[in-house]
Amino acid sequence: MSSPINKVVEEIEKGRIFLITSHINLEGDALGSELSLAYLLKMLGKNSFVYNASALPNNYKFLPLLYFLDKPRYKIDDFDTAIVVDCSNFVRIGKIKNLITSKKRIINVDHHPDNNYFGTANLVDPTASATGEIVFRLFKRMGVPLNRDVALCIYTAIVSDTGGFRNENTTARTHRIVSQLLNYDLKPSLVFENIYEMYSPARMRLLGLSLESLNIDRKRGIAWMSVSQRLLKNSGASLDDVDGFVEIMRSIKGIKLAILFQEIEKNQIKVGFRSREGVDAGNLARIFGGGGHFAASGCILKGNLEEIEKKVLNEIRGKIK
Ligand SMILES: [Mn+2]
Repeated sequence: MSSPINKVVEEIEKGRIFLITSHINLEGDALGSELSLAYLLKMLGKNSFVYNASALPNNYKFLPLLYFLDKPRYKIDDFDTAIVVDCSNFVRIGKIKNLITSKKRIINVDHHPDNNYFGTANLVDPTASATGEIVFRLFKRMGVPLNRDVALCIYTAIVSDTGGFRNENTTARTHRIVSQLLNYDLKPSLVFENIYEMYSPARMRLLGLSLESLNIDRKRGIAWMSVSQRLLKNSGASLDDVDGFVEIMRSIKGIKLAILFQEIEKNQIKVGFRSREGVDAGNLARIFGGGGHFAASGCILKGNLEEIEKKVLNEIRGKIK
């Protein structure tokens, strides 16, 4: 039996036209991995295009290789192989799943521990800090040299998923890969500025208003707050502006679990979990039908903001001593 990476290489060699996609709510790991894979395929003489259900977020517009997001000259349905990156399951790709009929082959490249191996070939490594790390391995395995553009995409993927090398998934291997990427004349400060320092004044107003609802359970080390549609309106901010709020709560001394309740629309509440040390945020999200990593996870629940907040906290207080 061939190893997972060999099986993926076989599928890449077999394919002629590839559709590359990732999860809804695109972020750095998804985009960086997609664009680097598109470049890898180009170097192998293959056609590919990157097609996502979600639009490109503003803070990733600095990425190179974005031309792979342009509509291809051939029919969109002409691909024989789909590469799905950074998705634990097939549903996470949103409406793109309608294009990937049973006749298409699927290559699943991911690092989520709850990946359900939906691909024809599956390269899943939960010890990788980012899917970008696995893509880096594919370049080495296939003997395709990196260039500055690809190095920047993979670097962004890793920075994004390690929270700037702060999360527990950051390993010696992560830093070894990064040290190789930095040989391509990258400017780390540019990546950090784009990902973490492009905020609008409206976001700061929203943060101020949201912090008024900050609650702390010192005994259990839990912090939580909520962002309602009303606050979004009052501050002039958008849903994207809420990005990073949950990490701000986790940065409070003594907090092991931060929970953000976000009203994405009426009776639709997105719950984000960020944890540290012995608290498995992924397991907590799975109680409510969500999923994710050890330190970062989430779920979406139906109900009003106060109801959901009560329900989730009651459940979680029972799990954390
Ligand atoms: Mn990822």
